[in-house]
Amino acid sequence: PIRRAWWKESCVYQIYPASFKDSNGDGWGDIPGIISKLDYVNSLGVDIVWLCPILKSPQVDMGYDISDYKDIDPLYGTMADHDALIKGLHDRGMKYILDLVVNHTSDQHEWFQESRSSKENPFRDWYIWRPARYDENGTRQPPNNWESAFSGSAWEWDQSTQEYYLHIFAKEQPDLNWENPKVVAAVHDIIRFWLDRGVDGFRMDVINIISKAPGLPDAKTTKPGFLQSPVEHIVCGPKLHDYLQAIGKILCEYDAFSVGEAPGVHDGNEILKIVGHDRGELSMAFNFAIVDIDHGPEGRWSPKPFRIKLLKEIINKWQTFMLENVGWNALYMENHDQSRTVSRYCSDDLKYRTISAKMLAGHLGFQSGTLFIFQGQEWAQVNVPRDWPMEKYKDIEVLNHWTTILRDHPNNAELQDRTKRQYWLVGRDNGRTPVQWNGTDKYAGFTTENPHKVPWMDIHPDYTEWNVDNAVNDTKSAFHYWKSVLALRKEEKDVFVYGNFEMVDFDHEDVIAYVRTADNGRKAFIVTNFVSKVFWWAVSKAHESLLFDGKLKMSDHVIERLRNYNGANEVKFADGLH
Ligand code: TEU
Repeated sequence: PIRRAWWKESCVYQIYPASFKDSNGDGWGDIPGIISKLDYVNSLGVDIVWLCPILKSPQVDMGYDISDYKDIDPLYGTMADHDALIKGLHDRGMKYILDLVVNHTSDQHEWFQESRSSKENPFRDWYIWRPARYDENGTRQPPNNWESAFSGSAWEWDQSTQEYYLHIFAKEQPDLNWENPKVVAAVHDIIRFWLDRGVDGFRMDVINIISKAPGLPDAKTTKPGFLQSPVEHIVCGPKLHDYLQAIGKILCEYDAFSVGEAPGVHDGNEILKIVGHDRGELSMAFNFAIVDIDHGPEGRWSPKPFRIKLLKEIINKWQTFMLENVGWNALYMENHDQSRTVSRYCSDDLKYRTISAKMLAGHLGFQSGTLFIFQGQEWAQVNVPRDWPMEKYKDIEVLNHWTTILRDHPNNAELQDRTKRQYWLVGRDNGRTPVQWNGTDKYAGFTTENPHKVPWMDIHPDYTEWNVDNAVNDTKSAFHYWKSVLALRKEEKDVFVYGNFEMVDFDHEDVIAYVRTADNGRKAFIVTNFVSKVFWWAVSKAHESLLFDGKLKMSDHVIERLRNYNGANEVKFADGLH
């Protein structure tokens, strides 16, 4: 039987602070802005709010480059604002989790400033420094062939001390050396500092890459060119679980929430080592199986068509695996690193937009795990306009990549077009456009009209129709649907939180259907259609009674189209995408 835990029964709402709500007219969202919208967040029925990084940062990677772990970035407000946010959440019965970014710091952090100042500095081995290699022509080469996640080598040459430092992300994000016990102690100190200030837990950025393979060996060649993905040598390294168990002890003292971000892991057993209930590490982890579903052989920018069947296999695998092995899933399809699910997996055509968002809510929202909703997802936000010029994209990942494309393929228009299409389809900017609060103000209510400042990122032009106000006022909106999914999840937690999972009609190409069963036998049958076409779906005899015995208030409520039942054991999906 599954152990009960408050964090299993919770739903998390993720806020991207820069784009949530600006209170002072500087074009950036801020903490007072968030505070002004807490009633809205609460009205959705979520239990926990996670904020992307708001600590002091030069903002090279939108705050994932921290220069002071114990202070709030002035762009977002003050320590007092932050205390008020925690209080505002707690007063409403919600918890608060902070984004802990400790695989790397900003190059402006004083630890790195010290570290780079000389080889003898006591902070030198807080980071990962290596001498150059020299090829047969005597040309200086980086210590290995690792490619940075943001293009180019993962090594940056430091002229003054004549060594390279490692940066898995931007060169302004040097990786910390976790082999150094002082680094570990400093991280523990940060964790305690925030827990003591009232934070209820953490989302831990790329936490599964903090232990690198000994010797930092060359990565195997999987694509043309010198630079290769280091993933095999950085993911779930030999000391990862020692580090996480030490962190887990602290979290346990405070009964804190934890979710670790774990890219690049496909083996369930590796994730289980992080989240298994007897491991003493983290509560749950973001695995990347779904969000990498349409990434081709060379990663995010190489296209691969989305297949519903593959989504089904992934869901079936992780749902049953975690339940059988007493681990726990983090359920998510959107976040600040992903595009919008309506555009990516369904259809953002006006005719289908709302129903796609609702279908996805029902599809994800009743699975086993802790549910994460990303700002905008609840009112069917879609990707940026298809015709957005490159100048409107802001994300370092896209911009660095585009620079290499223009450099290496200046005349290949076909490749450039294909790449731009990928930026639109899966690029991170899609999740980062400002929240559209209303359809009347010039900047959609995101920021005040300030002649000197425009929003840091363009507002999606469809805000006049698609905005929070409209979603809240229309009881048939995705917002209200999400709200009922969340409420039902709470009301029926034996079924939806703790129940068993069984996939139905595994071979069907378009329908994803599953049954959740509580210990006491109470069941729910969730049926979702991912395509926009008219068809009949035959329900197996074994499941027929689940659909048609009239007991399933959720089905009538949530899957409206089941009313088209014609008396036989078939369901008609009238115009698709339910
Ligand atoms: O993301 C890490 C990650 O694995 C990717 O999803 C990332 O978005 C990128 O596309 C890699 O190619 C985390 C944060 O969520 C992300 O916003 C940060 O940029 C990154 O770590 C570095 O801190």
